[in-house]
Amino acid sequence: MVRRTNTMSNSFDKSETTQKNSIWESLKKLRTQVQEVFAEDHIDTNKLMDLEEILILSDTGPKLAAEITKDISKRMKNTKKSHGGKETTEILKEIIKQKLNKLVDVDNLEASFSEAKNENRLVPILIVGVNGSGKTTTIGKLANYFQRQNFTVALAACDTFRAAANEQLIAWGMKNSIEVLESKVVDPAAAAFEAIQASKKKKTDILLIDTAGRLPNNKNLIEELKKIKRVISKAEDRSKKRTWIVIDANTGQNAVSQIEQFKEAIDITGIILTKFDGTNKAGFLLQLSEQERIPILFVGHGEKITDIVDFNPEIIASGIVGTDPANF
Ligand SMILES: Nc1nc2c(ncn2[C@@H]2O[C@H](COP(=O)(O)OP(=O)(O)OP(=O)(O)O)[C@@H](O)[C@H]2O)c(=O)[nH]1
Ligand SMILES: [Mg+2]
Repeated sequence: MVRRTNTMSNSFDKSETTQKNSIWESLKKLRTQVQEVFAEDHIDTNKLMDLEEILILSDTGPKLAAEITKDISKRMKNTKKSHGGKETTEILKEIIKQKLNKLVDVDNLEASFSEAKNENRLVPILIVGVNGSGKTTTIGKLANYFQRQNFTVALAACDTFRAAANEQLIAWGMKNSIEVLESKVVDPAAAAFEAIQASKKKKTDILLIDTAGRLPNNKNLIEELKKIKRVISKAEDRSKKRTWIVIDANTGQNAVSQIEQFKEAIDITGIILTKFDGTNKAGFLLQLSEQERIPILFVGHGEKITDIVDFNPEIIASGIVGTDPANF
């Protein structure tokens, strides 16, 4: 069944200043601690140990936190500049940026989606993750985001497990004035198939497929996800396979193994962070950069439709150390 919704979509301010402000606000707690350490005129070993502790508490992991402070120390020795708070802040920012840059998507999503649009290919995007990570909310935000880039978007309700899951998605459909494709069948793979057929018929550009939350060690539910993926690949075999995992930023270090487990099972192609607004575990991003080569595509930072931004290492690094981001 197709429900058409027709509420006007919200306005969307994706200006870089807005991005900076929202991410900066999210990192305030960590930044205040880092700035306290670097407030001194001379940064010595004790101060670096304080920093190491802050990094550990923000879920950077003890090994990496030690490596980072060691690296700062080394870089300080290599520079002829004085070792004041300002200089050390810049060194830390550079280290964070270098690490986070490894998580930037090499693909230009907008260009890739435009190419698909020109070739009349549907872009199906499978959204997965553990229970309550923010999948459905993120789909609502992404629909708005992509519509702002002039793509047509539809939503596929393939969480046939949780009661009221469809209603939640329909509410997001209404906010975006777009179709939510529901199915009478209980099998989520069959529901995804129907949604793809309907979207192709209507020449929709992007189909965001919502799935039920699941733990990566639940064999049956992971098998179900594999089946959904297989069906999507068959139903639209001309498109690149896109499976994006939604990760609650409060998960901290555990997110790294969560992503790893999902990746092993179903080949994740992108990461979306959510609830960045409430996290004090942003250090896990540094760990992620050491272990993963899956790009972070977006960062969700609130419950509103516009609370999503592109992943931007410069802004996050500046937000952690408290310097003005370059080019703003
Ligand atoms: N503060 C904040 N809350 C968020 C964010 N994203 C989602 N939420 C909230 O997190 C809760 C769960 O979000 P859902 O979108 O229902 O999560 P889900 O992954 O679809 O959940 P299941 O389908 O039950 O697995 C809701 O209360 C959302 O409003 C975010 O970026 N920031
Ligand atoms: Mg959901």
